[in-house]
Amino acid sequence: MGNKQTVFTPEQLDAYQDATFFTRKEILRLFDRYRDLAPQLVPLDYTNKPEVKLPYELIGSMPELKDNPFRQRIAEVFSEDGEGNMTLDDFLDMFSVMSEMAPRDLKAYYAFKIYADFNNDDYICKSDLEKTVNKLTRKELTPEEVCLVCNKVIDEADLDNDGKLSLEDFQHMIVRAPDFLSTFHIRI
Ligand SMILES: [Ca+2]
Ligand SMILES: [Ca+2]
Repeated sequence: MGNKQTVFTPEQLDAYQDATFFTRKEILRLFDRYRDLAPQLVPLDYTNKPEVKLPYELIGSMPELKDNPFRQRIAEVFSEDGEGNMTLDDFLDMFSVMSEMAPRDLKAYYAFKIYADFNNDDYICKSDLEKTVNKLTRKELTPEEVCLVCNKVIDEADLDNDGKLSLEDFQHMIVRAPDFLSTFHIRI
């Protein structure tokens, strides 16, 4: 990369490598993607850890996300401010968890948060699930049908019978749907 300025210190790159499942090359490539979203906002030199956050509108318009009905929720969950505005760290985190290298349990944890636990109370209750079903079916079901689907899912997955799904219930549920987490991949 002789013609490029150094944008990170070696220590920063080490830290990013430790915090993600990426190689240095992939980290630099993702930095380029991040910067390309708003070159006027993102400096080339990151050695002083600039306080930059890209607005959700830019993140959500990326080709990897723009057709995903959960894109806003994904950005919210991975953003430190909870509103989908992303620092470079948030951005790398998001792509790391969505990458093929991330372990299944980690993906399951984030899938639980993103796809279902909308009120962030660590459980999937019926109203969380109604939101999930509405998003997945793009509101093509009647409220009665949505209600039926939700009752059925909770009925089948609620192993400890407390009327809501914990992360553990959720993990058991997706074990029976091996393709489920494969939808939770983004290629970089
Ligand atoms: Ca919840
Ligand atoms: Ca339960």
